[in-house]
Amino acid sequence: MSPNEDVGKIIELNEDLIRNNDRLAEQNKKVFMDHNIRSFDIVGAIGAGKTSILEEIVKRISKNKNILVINGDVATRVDADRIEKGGAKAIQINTARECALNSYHISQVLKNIDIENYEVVLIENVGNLICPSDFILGVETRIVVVSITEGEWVVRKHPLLFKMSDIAVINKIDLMDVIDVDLGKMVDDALEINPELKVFTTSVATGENIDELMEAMNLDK
Ligand SMILES: Nc1nc2c(ncn2[C@@H]2O[C@H](COP(=O)(O)OP(=O)(O)OP(=O)(O)O)[C@@H](O)[C@H]2O)c(=O)[nH]1
Ligand SMILES: [Mg+2]
Repeated sequence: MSPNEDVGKIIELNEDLIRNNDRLAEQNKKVFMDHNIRSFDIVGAIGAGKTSILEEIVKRISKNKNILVINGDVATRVDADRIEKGGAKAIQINTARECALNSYHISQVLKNIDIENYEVVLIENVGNLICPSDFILGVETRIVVVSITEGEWVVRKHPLLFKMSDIAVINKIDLMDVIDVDLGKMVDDALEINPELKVFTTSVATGENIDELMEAMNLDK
């Protein structure tokens, strides 16, 4: 087999993986819709603040809404434990060598849990700005989270994920005094990649713009 044929096979295999993922994502979407469940995929950089933002959301609405959080990580139950401390049900998925959740992971959770008990499903994807791009999960809204500590260029270096998201969060703005970034430029980069994006600059440390983010998610009431 020539190297060109090899490349052809690899591309075909990837296309099959994405097609299969899309098919299961459609099924997940139907489960969410049939049960009237609000669903979110929170993707983004390692350590950007995904779990911290989820903790804030849980803190604000868990008294009024039944929330299920699905945490994706390569290893450990650290994030699920953090969420459960805040009073929401959390399921940890460890992906081992895989660098993103896929729709099969979510379909297995939906199959094995009494999903009709929940009104909101928040999925925290594995911290990664590349792998999750093509692997949609069947949710209503995708939120990409980065923070200023990844540097001013983090947005424009990862256009695909910003193109394929509905909301973008640039977190840790409380550190503006110690990190030399042009926040306005980061926001402009996100909007240049995807003019439809709703962009929020947030701080979990001070609470800045977390309510506004939740309003955009329509989770404020
Ligand atoms: N200063 C500051 N620190 C923050 C903020 N948000 C999160 N952190 C801190 O950043 C670290 C990582 O936050 P996490 O919420 O665990 O980030 P994550 O994106 O869930 O990380 P992974 O799941 O490992 O990819 C923690 O020490 C948080 O306390 C913020 O707005 N400001
Ligand atoms: Mg996390």
